Amino acid sequence: MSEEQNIADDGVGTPAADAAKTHSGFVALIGATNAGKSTLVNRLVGAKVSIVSHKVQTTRAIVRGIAIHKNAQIVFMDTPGIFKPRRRLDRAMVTSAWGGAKDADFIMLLIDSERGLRGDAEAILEGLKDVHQPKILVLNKIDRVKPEDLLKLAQTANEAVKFERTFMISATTGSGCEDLMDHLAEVLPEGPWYYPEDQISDLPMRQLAAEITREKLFLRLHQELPYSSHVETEKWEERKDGSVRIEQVIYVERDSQKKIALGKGGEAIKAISTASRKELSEILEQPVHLFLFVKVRENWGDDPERFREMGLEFPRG
Ligand SMILES: Nc1nc2c(ncn2[C@@H]2O[C@H](COP(=O)(O)OP(=O)(O)OP(=O)(O)O)[C@@H](O)[C@H]2O)c(=O)[nH]1
Ligand SMILES: [Mg+2]
Repeated sequence: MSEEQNIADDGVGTPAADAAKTHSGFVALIGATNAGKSTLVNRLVGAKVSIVSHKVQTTRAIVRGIAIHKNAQIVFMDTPGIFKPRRRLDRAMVTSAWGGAKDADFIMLLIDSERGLRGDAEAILEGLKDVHQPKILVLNKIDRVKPEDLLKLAQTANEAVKFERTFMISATTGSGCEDLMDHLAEVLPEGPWYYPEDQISDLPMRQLAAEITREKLFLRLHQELPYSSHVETEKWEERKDGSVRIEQVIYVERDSQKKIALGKGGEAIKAISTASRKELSEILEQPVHLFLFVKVRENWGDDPERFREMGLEFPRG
């Protein structure tokens, strides 16, 4: 296409913008839960935009992390892991993940190379056959496996689905990530950037703050509690002395869970609060006074308002 046609076609093109030839687009990361999607998005964005834990089902709704590489703005859509849903919240999470895939320009399937196709990865490959955007296979956690096993895994996955490219990376060490970014910057369509240059996420600060606390809860508490809880930021008050006062509520479903969240003599909630406050003051670059409350809200998992708050569609029935 000639320069002249290019300007006429998009209607808004200016010679200056065309000369810069920016690229932009949406890349959805999908994969089984715990594959390392959020770790990778944070690595590629270069900042924490999505929470990470060793537990499954950490991410609950789509988080957009925005990276700039060369002349491209790449909007990564971190999605909840795909697994066999049981509860209503599970169903909403899985629906949101597939919905994210359908909205993207490119799909990146992330597989934990150590787990391979065991568990949900095989069913996801099957589901990908109905998704028509170009797909890239990313084998993650290569720091944990032998090269020959990686090759076998790449081959099996490529036999099941047509991938444009295969990358072998480690989201924690960063190995292979530069090549992946180079590739994405090159293949994303030409066009103006979607977000201001300094924006790295679409998550409002209040919500990221709630997510950070939920991450600490995931890391600290065991049993079913992390899955039955939900965090909301209720108050955010900037103070004259440059600090901020944040009040958050951890909702649980039963009284017995409230006891676990508080811990003996309040030690669990204290540890969660300290860890969250520390990270929040680093992110916000200001002193944080964090107040956490634990409240029982029976059946919050059936309350449409809570789903809306999390950015999820409420599945009826
Ligand atoms: N060794 C190793 N561990 C990794 C790597 N990438 C991620 N992890 C770990 O894998 C675990 C899960 O990472 P997450 O980023 O939360 O995974 P996820 O796919 O977002 O999980 P869900 O949100 O639950 O779907 C964490 O303990 C990470 O530290 C990697 O390249 N190597
Ligand atoms: Mg995640």
